[in-house]
Amino acid sequence: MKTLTTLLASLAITSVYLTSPASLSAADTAHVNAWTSVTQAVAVLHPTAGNKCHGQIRFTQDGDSVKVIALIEGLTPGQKHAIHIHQFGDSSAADGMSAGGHYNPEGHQHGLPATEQRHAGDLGNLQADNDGKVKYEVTVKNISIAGTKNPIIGRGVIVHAKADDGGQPVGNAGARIACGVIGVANVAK
Ligand SMILES: [Cu+2]
Ligand SMILES: [Zn+2]
Repeated sequence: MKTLTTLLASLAITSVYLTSPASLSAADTAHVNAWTSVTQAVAVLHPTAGNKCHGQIRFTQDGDSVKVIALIEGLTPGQKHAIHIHQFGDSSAADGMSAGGHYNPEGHQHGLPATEQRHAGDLGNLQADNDGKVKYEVTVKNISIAGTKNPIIGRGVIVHAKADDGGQPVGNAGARIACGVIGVANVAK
């Protein structure tokens, strides 16, 4: 009888181990739902040391696309400036280098938005007007706000001193003139 009890106990333990990875607890499900329900994000850009570029970028999930709207000023008048999502939401370094390299979970080569196979963070170029300001809109399909497709929440955004020419490895865009962190937007505001 004792042997049978031991056997049943071990079977019960085995079944727990076999079934638990396939099903989420209620708490896990709530956690997943809390994240995937985030459909709007914002990054406020602050100038790096010695620069004056600043602004904000709003990201809105729309089906399997993300609409990006950037309002930025303090750029070089009439010039193009690269804008990328970088790997880390870490703006601690005065020169913006703490944001790491381009956000690239899929291991692609660098490219401009017209190139389908590119880093997830490759958002192309801002074209500054004669006052050094720009409103830039682009819709991309290679990221999500907080879904399973290259989620951007918590990552960084960098604006560069020069244009992104699409070249390898990172577009020859030069120094980092503004840096921000992508956070959950206050939609009610
Ligand atoms: Cu960059
Ligand atoms: Zn890139």
